[in-house]
Amino acid sequence: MVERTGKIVKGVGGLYEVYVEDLGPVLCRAKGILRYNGIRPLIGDNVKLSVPDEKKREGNLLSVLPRRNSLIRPAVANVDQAMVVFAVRDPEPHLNLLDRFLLLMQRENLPVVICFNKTDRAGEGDTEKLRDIYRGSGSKVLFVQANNPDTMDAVYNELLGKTTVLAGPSGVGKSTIMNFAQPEAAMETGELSGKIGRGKNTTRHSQLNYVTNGTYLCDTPGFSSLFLPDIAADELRFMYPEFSPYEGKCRFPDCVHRKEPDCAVKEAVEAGHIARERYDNYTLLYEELAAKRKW
Ligand SMILES: Nc1nc2c(ncn2[C@@H]2O[C@H](COP(=O)(O)OP(=O)(O)O)[C@@H](O)[C@H]2O)c(=O)[nH]1
Ligand SMILES: [Mg+2]
Ligand SMILES: [Zn+2]
Repeated sequence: MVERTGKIVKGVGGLYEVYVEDLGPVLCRAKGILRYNGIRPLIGDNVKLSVPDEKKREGNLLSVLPRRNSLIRPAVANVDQAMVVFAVRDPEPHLNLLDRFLLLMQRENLPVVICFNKTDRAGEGDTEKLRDIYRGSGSKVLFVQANNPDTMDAVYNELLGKTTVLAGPSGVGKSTIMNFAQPEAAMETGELSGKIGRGKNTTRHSQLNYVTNGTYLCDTPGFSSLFLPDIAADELRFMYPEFSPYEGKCRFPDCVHRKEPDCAVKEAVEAGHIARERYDNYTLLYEELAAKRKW
């Protein structure tokens, strides 16, 4: 019996759909899911499986390969990056929410690609303004129009060869991007999807979508608010890459760049070297973290 390697892309109630690169999706039964090194398999897990019947595409999970990382929400393993989508307009981008997302992903050591969608709705100067705000954020920034495939090369290139979690508020174009990235995969897995779920009381389970070789995309439900990661307020400043050139240059060595005199970060904001929107959100988030501590 030939042993194969694949990636779990879907899992509901003891059934797993495993994508095997040169075979396609294989439905696997898991007898006692806690058997696999004592861990519960997650989507994104790379697994060994046997496929006794390649025609029927049915197999058995043999083992879960070591995990590089995993997220809790969505529950997915071996994530390479997050792509966070906001619209340039309709809805207006909520930058405080975006900054929260960047902090959460930084906490997970995951790089983020910021994707501003609906450039066709942009007003004069909108895109330049957003580009400018995030130029020092440490994230790549893309501008696209998801309903126009001609603008989507940059998105595709960022996804290639990686497992990406797609996130953002609702209405910004996540599903449109998903459909762009894997129109045929949706059809390919349609047959198995029927067996795996959509029952009366199945809740929404996250799944990975196979895009192309080694390339997977995980859609997530839209969010409208995000908790900050559990960090001390006076650590927050180290999570802003644009502050780092000025660290140590303030009058006080423990300056948190708020009300202190002779603050190099505040001077950089005044001089336009640090985006004011990022700095203003920094002070709001600082206060929120400080208040949480006291409470
Ligand atoms: N004008 C415009 N509309 C878009 C674009 N991308 C998506 N939409 C529309 O925006 C709405 C929300 O898109 P959807 O993909 O469902 O967003 P989701 O809630 O983030 O999954 C839909 O009506 C899309 O057709 C775009 O680039 N420009
Ligand atoms: Mg959607
Ligand atoms: Zn300072």
